[in-house]
Amino acid sequence: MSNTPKPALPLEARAAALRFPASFRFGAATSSYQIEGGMDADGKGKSIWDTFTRRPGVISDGSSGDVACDSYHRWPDDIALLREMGLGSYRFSLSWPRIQPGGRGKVNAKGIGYYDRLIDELLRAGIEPFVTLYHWDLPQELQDDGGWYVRETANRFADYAEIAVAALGDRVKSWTTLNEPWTFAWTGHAYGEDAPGFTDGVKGGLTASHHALLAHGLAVPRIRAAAPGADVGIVLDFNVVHPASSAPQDRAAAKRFEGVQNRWYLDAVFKGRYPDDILELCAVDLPDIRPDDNALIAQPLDFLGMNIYRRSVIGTGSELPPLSFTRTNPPGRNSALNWEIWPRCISEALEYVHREYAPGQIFITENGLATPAETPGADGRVFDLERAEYFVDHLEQVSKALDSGVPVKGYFAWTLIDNFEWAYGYASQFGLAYLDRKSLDRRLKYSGEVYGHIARNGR
Ligand code: IFM
Repeated sequence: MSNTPKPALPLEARAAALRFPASFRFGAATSSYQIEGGMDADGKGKSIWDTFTRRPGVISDGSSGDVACDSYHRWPDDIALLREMGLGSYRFSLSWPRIQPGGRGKVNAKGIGYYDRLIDELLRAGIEPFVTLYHWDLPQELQDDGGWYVRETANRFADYAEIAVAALGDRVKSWTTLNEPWTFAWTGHAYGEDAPGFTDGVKGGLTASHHALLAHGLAVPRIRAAAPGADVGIVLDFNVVHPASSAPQDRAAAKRFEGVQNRWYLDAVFKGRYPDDILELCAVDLPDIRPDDNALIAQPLDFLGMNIYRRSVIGTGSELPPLSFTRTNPPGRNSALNWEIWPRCISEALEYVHREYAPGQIFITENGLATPAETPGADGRVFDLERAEYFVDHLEQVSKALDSGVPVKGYFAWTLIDNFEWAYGYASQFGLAYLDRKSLDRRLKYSGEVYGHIARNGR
C-alpha cells in the first residue's frame, strides 16, 4: 500500500459524501436579542442588553440590537431561508422582557402573540421549533434588583418559564432552559465584556453561575408540568481544553480552566455536585450554596445541547486568580474572533461527554465560523468558501462521533443570518445568509447552499 496521502476531495464532493441517520435533525440557530430588533415594540420591556449597549465603548462598532435583523417584523423571511435550505428544525430563543416586560408579574400578550405567529408558521412549513427560554436578555428590572447575583432571579426565571411554556407548549416539543450559562455568568460578571458588564472576577462568575443553575433546576419541573411529554434540556458551551505543554504547571492550569468552563456545569447537572477541586481552589469566592441546591440543579434531562466552536490551549498565567491561566494560540488558522479552527474539537468533545456523563441524547446546538463581515460580489452572491469548508469539516467530525456510538441526534449551524454578535457588533459575522444592513434583505450565502445540500441529501 502506498503511503502517499489521497488528494483531498473537492468540498462539494465531501459534502455529498456525508451520511447521517434518517432521524438526524439539521437546523440553524439564532437568539432573540441578536436578530429580533423591535426594541420597544408592542410593550416589550428593556433587557440588560438594551441598557448595556448604550454605554460608550462597550460594543466595538458602537452598534446595538435595537434593529438587528428586524426579525420581529421580518420573521417570514427567516422561515423562507430555512425552507430554502430544507432545514427541518429552527432553534431560537424567547425574549423574556418581550413576554414579561418587568421580569415578574404582568404578561405582555402581544409578545406572546409574536411567538405564536412564528411557531404556527414554522409548523405549517414543516419546521420543528427548538426553543430556548434564556439567551442572555435578562429584564433590566430584575438586574436593578441584583440580577444573577441574587437567588430571587432563579425563582423569577421559573415563573417566566412556566408562563412561556403554558402559552406555547401545545406546539413546542423541545425546550431549553439556558443558553451557555458559562458565557453569560463569566463574560458578564467576571470579565465585563458582556451585559451587565461587571468585572468581579471569580466571585462574580461563580455567583452568577450558581444562581443560573438554580434557575435551570427550578424551571425544569415547571416546564414538565406545563407541557407534559416535551423534551427538556440545557445548552452548555463546551471547550476542548489542552495544556500548552506537558509541564506540570501548564497541565494544572488547564485542569483549573476546564474545571470552571466544563465540569462546573456538567458535574452539577449530571452528577448532582460541583467538582471538589474547584470548590477547594475557589473556597473564598463561593456563593451561598445551600444543602438542597445540588439535588435541585440535577433534574433528569431529556437532552444536552452542546455549543462547540473551538479548542482552548491553556498554560499557567495570571488571568482570573486563583484560576491563574493564560490562553495560548497554537499555530494554525483562526476565525475573525481569533478562535482556533480545529474541527476535531467536535468529536473529542462529544466522545468525552458521552464517556463521562452519558446524556441520553446530545444535540450540537451551535457550531459555526466568524469571518469579517462580507460584501456580495458583482453577481450579488457571497462566496464564503471558508465557512462552507468549516461546516463540512465539522460535520465530518459529528459523523465520526456517531460512528463511535455517541447519541448525537441533531446539528444546528450558528447562525441563520448575519446578526448582532454581542461585544463585536456587526463587524464579524457567522451567517449562512447575508443581511444587507440597509435594506435588511437576506440572501443565502454559498455556505447556506452547501449546508442545505447536506441537510436535504445527507440522511
Ligand atoms: O453569537 C454567539 C451566541 O449568542 C452564543 N454562542 C456563541 C455565538 C458566537 O459567539
